[in-house]
Parts: sequence; structure tokens; C-alpha cells
Amino acid sequence: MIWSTKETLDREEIRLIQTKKLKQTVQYAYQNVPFYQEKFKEAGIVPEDIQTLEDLSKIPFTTKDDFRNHYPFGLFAVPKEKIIRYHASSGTTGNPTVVGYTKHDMKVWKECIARIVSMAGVTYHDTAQIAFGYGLFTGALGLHQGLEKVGAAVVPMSSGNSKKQIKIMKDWGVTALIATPSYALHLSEVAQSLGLDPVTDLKVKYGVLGSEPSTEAMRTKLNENWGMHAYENYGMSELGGPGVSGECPALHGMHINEDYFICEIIDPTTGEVLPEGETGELVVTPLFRQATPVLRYRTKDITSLDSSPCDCGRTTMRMSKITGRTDDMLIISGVNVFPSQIEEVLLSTEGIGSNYLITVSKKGYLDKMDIDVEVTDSSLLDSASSLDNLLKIVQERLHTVLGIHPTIHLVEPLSMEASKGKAVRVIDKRKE
Ligand code: ADP
Ligand code: K
Ligand code: ZN
Repeated sequence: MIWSTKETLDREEIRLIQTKKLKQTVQYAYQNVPFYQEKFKEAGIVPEDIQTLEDLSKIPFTTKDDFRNHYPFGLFAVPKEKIIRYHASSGTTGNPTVVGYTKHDMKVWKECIARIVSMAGVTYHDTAQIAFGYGLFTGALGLHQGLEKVGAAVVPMSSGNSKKQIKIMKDWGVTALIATPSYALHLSEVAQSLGLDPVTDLKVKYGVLGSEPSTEAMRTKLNENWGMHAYENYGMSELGGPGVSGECPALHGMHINEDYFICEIIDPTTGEVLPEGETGELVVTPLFRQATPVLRYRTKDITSLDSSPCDCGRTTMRMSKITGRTDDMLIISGVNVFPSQIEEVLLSTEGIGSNYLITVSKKGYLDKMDIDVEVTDSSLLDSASSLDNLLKIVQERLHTVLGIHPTIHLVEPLSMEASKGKAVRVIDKRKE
């Protein structure tokens, strides 16, 4: 089902809407956020220089660092009284990136999600279980509100407690699962381990999945294990959360909500805009976010764009599956983790040395992180209680910063291979 007539406009009409909203957005950001006034001044431009979509490339990029440097509310364009919600994603070294929502922003967010879940086939007939973690993370509440908008019955399970997830799915007749692809696969195995065949014993028909990269092989497996149609969607907290784009049944990329987002592809090295079809870094300009307007946000995600007609009847541009990132951010079961965050914790913990190695792998379908790290004094390893104590401290601090539970292996001082040249700190076995 196509939720909105905005998804089937002529390309020319879409461009007209984008042009009009872009001009408003630029004026608004400039007038209300000193950060943009400075940026424009540095670039030698004024808002009036932006008259067409082609002019967009004159505007300097915004980055995650800009959010961090203006923590918490420096990029906000409205006073607190207008904010009705905050969300945030984890930051590299302490400061998360904070976004706010006005009533208007919330309405737009719901609309974008309503379109995406409708693309996946979810309607008011469905019961949708949300197995994303609720909290500051945008995934759970974002999907929640959009699903309510289409009238689906929402089951706000949050993540974890897998056996209970399966029980509720079975007892309550859940038909749509909202999760990361890896957790969705894991849940299918939990169901099997309980003696159930999800295909016949459960009714889950749709998977609305996102927050981490996945492959066609994963989709095939998900479809087989659940007897479902697995669709992915894309977004990020700095852009307001999920809702940027999502897959339709034709499975030729994710349709972008183009009346709310302008997408460009740039060469990540030169910053130059690349022609449609070429692969590069995705840059997104949300069209008119009131609380936290953002101009040309560098996502670091690698993809390409395609505006050719789609079999589903939608005319909106599609972005291909994300094939990687331009930075070293790891996505561990949907949670963003920078190796620098781990290093920061390790180096600031007494008794912990500076040589470490992060290994990311799969345990079943779930992501698993192991950290080998040297201690500074081998006597720490001799006593079980001091070892236990140190392990506990590191584990708790990492959990506070990262929101995940890596397994820590403390080893003898100078027992790990020292780096010759650029240290290899991360081994990602998921890519093998
Ligand atoms: P989200 O709720 O989308 O996970 P975050 O801000 O926590 O929001 O993380 C954003 C990052 O998650 C993106 O920059 C991208 O790297 C990754 N991501 C989100 N959706 C997808 C997807 N469908 N495929 C691949 N990566 C994704
Ligand atoms: K993520
Ligand atoms: Zn389509």
C-alpha cells in the first residue's frame, strides 16, 4: 500500500517541492542557529545564494563533530518551550549527539515512518512487536509512533528477553517484527530451540528491519526461517532517526522520503558531488526540521542513488543498500561503537595497559565483541579477587560508555604482539 500521494509525484513536482522547502530550510537555519551564520560567513555565502537544488553544493557540510562540539543544545533553533522530545546517539568520547523534536518535527517523523512500514506491507490489521531497545536511541520510539499512525497494534517489547519475545509473538498473534536484522534472525533460532517452527507456529509475516548493515543472504535466511518478507529501512539520529528511506516489495533499494530529505552522493575525499548512479558518501539535508535543522549532513555511509521508475509505482529516488562506512565506526547489533571510545575507557582505567585488540565476530546471528588487553602489572593476574575486581571495573565502564557488554580478556604485560607501524586495533571477523 502506498501511504501518501507524495510518493508518486512526477519527478519535476518533487524537484519543485524540494526547491521551495530547501530555500525555507536554509533561511530558517541561518536565522535561528548562530553556527550556520558562522559557517555561511566562512564560505562567503548568504541564504539568498541558494535558489535551486544545484545551489545546494555551495553550502558547507555539517558533521557529527559539529553536533558534539555544540553539545547539548548549541545547534537547536528553538527555545526549550517548543521541544517535546529529545533523542541522542552515543558519541565517541563522552558527548552524545543530541536532537530535539517540536510538535511539527514529531508529526513529520510519524508520517515518514508510516510510509516506510506501509511499504513493507504493514497495515492496521497487523500486530507489530518492537524488539529495538527503547530509550534515547531513535529506533524503537520512532517506529512505535509511525506504526500507531497506520493503526497497527504496537507491542513495545524492547530488546532482549528473547524467550518472552517468542511467547508473546505466539500468544498475541504478532504479524510484524521490528528489529535489527541480526536480532530478528536470532529470535527465529530461539523460537526453533523452543520446539517451534516460526513458519507454521507463528504468524510473523513482515520484518521491518534496520539500524545495521545486512546482506541479501541474511534476507533470504530471514524469509526462510520466519516465512516473512524482510524489508530494511535507513536513518540516523542526527537526521531525526529512522524514516529517511525504506524498501518496497520490488526490492530495488530504499525509497527516500524526498519531500522531507534531499540526498546527495559525494566523493568522500574531495567532497565533490557525484552524478546519479555513482557510489560514494551519502549527504542528507532534512527539509525543515524545526528543532534541529541540519544542512548537508555527512552520514559517512556509502551508497548510490537511482531515480529510475520502480515497479511498485512510487516515483521517489532510491538509495542502494549501505555497503560500508568511510570511518571506523562499528555497528554492534545496531549500536554504534567507535574504537576510540573503547581506547578512552581502557587507557583511563588504572591497572590496564595500552596494548589492546578488539575482535568482532558473530555468535549465532548476534554480534559479539571481545577485547584482549594487557594489564600493567602481572601480579594483578595472580590473585583471583584483584583480577575479578579489575574485570568488573572495565566491564562496567565500557557498558556505561558503549551500551554493550564486550567480553574482556586480561593478559600479561607485553604478551600481545606490539604493532609495527600503524596499530591494528580491530579485527572484524563478520566481514570474512
Ligand atoms: P539508527 O537508529 O538508524 O541505528 P543511529 O544514529 O544509531 O540510528 O545509527 C545510524 C547509523 O546506523 C547509520 O549511519 C548507518 O551506518 C547505520 N544504519 C542505519 N540503518 C541502516 C541500514 N538499513 N543499513 C545499514 N546501516 C544502517
Ligand atoms: K546504528
Ligand atoms: Zn518501489
